[in-house]
Amino acid sequence: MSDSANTPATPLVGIIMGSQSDLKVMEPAAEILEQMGIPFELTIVSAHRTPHRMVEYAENARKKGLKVIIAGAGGAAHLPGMVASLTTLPVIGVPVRSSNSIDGWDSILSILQMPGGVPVATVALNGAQNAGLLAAQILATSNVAITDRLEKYRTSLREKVMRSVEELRRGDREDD
Ligand code: RP5
Repeated sequence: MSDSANTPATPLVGIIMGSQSDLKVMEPAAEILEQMGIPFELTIVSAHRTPHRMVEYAENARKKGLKVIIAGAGGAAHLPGMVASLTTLPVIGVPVRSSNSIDGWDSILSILQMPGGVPVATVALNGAQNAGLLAAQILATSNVAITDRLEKYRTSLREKVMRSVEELRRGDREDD
């Protein structure tokens, strides 16, 4: 076996979050990327507590091979927008309902209301699963294998709903 067979693949997606306390909310993004066979890295980068690390991460992201960044933060959630201002890679923002968030709206609006010229694709509050899927869909525009996995994923969603439809239909019959 050659050495390259043992070399971990270069991450294509960077998942970053403002605090360790965001991890539980952000994990579904990692799970989706795993499911889609997409190599990723996951780390903590705080816009307020480690601003220089944030600048370094964003400025090096493209050079090290990342294609998409998923950034989650809560409260005064500046991480996604600031990272987006430092790179032209697509940035997907995940508003986190954190301990310092009033009701989630602070995180949502901090990430959503970007000025013209510096977009962040904002998903729902705690919507890391969709962030992972959106990253996969971006990569799928130039990758047939990921497209196939996304198609299968959609099929599984459809089948799940249809199973529920069938269960309900049977239940209705039993009540008759
Ligand atoms: C934000 O503050 C983080 O993204 C996190 O959601 C929130 C609370 O952080 P901790 O005080 O739990 O570290 O910057």
